[in-house]
Amino acid sequence: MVTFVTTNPGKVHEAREYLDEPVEQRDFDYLEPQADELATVAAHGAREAYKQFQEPVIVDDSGLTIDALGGFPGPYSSYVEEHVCIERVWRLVSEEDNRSAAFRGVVAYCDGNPFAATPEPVDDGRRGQDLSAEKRDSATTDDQVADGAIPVKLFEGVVPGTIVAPRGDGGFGFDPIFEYDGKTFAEMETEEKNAISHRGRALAKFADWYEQADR
Ligand code: ITT
Repeated sequence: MVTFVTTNPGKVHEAREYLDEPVEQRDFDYLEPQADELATVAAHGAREAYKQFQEPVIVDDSGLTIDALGGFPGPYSSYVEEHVCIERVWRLVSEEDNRSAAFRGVVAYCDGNPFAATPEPVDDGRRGQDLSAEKRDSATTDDQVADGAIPVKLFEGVVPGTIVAPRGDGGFGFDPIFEYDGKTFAEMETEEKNAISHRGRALAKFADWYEQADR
């Protein structure tokens, strides 16, 4: 069983379609650091979630980056979706010649233990192997968690696309304005989206590792 810590049911729906393991959602709204790097936010979230639930967890930090807007909304995607709304984002981009964009996502796994295996893509520089033996043994104490020393494994995915006028009623978030190969993500079945999406790619890497990892 995989525990997916998120407030976003759309992410969980996709993970359930993708992974062979059962996926349980736990709703936990941790304070996200203000950081440009998704990996930094995801690693922090995984540690906070592990600290809260004391069981193996995954979190997903993701966002849309629009080239003509200098990568905006990026780390602010969730806020912009909620407060600006996607039609206005489309209107802004419709005036631009370059409408290219990308969804990026990082899935972060944390079970409080260092990892024996180190497949790519790996982590944030604070992995178990970097800890002293003493720290490794006590890596599940609150101090170590607060210290940021708990190892986290990161799996990244990116998908390029184009911003278009909203189409389709599937998916969630920015899916109706994100087109890939002639279809918006909101016009795709979940399975179809998972086969190409940032989350699908990150989950594929996670699933490969999770199946064989010496956890
Ligand atoms: P949690 O942090 O609780 O997991 P969240 O929705 O706030 O939920 P993020 O902080 O990672 O998650 O923000 C990601 C936002 O990026 C999300 O709310 C959407 O607006 C957008 N987004 C990410 N992946 C997407 C996808 O596959 N389709 C459409 N929009 C997506």
